[in-house]
Amino acid sequence: MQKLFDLMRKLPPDIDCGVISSSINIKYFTRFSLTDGVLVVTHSDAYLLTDFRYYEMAKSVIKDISVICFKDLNAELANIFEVNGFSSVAIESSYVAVKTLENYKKRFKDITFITDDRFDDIILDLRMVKTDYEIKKIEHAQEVTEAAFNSVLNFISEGKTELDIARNLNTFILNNSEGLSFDTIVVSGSNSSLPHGVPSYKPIQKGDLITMDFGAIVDGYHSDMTRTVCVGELSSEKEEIYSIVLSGQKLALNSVKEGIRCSDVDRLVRDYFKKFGFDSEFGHSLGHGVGLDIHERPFLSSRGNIELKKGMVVTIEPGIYLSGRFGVRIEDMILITENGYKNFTKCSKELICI
Ligand SMILES: [Mn+2]
Repeated sequence: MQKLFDLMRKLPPDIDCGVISSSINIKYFTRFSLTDGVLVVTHSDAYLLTDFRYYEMAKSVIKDISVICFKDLNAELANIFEVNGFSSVAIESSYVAVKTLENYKKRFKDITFITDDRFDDIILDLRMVKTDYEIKKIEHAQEVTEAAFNSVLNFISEGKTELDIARNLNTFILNNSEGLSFDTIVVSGSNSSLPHGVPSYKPIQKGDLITMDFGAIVDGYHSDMTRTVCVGELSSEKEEIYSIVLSGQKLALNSVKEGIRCSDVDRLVRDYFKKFGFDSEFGHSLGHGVGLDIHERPFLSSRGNIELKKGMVVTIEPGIYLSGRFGVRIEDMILITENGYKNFTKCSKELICI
């Protein structure tokens, strides 16, 4: 619960308490999963409010804070606000529905709800730097993901469809983890120029590049990897693009260290691709943080003004996409360390031809 105490300490003085209602943030601070309840965080205390369905379990696993069983959530909140004399309450600006906020305002007329991003920013910034527990979960999720990749390599062949390949990856991941990090992407041939294309009944043909982007979830923690492989012999043009993307990816990895700004890592790859005339063919950002969300802070983009810090887990995933023709993306997931990084993605990035 260290992170919960960090949050209490960082709560701005003009905010009496914060109400966390997103199940993802509740899980982050308590490691407890629920779909109905809130975590109230004050400067010195925290209360998990949940209903009968979760109460017994929550009470048995959460020891450091009060767990309260509610029949009427708003009545319980009113009680906490009143007993403590609270008048300003922050909510998670990026998670709370407009309707929920309207209901709060109607129900709690004397409370000022703080809807600026300060409370959210504190939470999302805390989530950027992973604990050892989180790192283990992400590493485990990546092991499953990589095993799925090694297994699908034996399955891919000419004539199989993108959907066949996606189902093969999905089955492996579902058999070995809690679920898919996101809808698996498998795009081949001309479809591979679509960075986030959806797998189709398109059969794999000789000379195709196949881009696969996928991940597994372990205890709520995500993994994310992308590999581009080919079937049969590759044209020299495709081989060249592959080697440019790979060199760009390695360039980014070699630059990664504590203190480097996310936008600087992104720019390094963008400038490198530009040398080959591929500036507009890399239309997405270089990477993103991974954790309880598949995409979370920090974002490695041209606007990413956060500096990398030990304990952050981010992806490095440059790509070049030639519209209507083909594309290549290579993605690793890494942990920022004191001296550089540790790559969670172990398998080879040299071009695999099947
Ligand atoms: Mn990714």
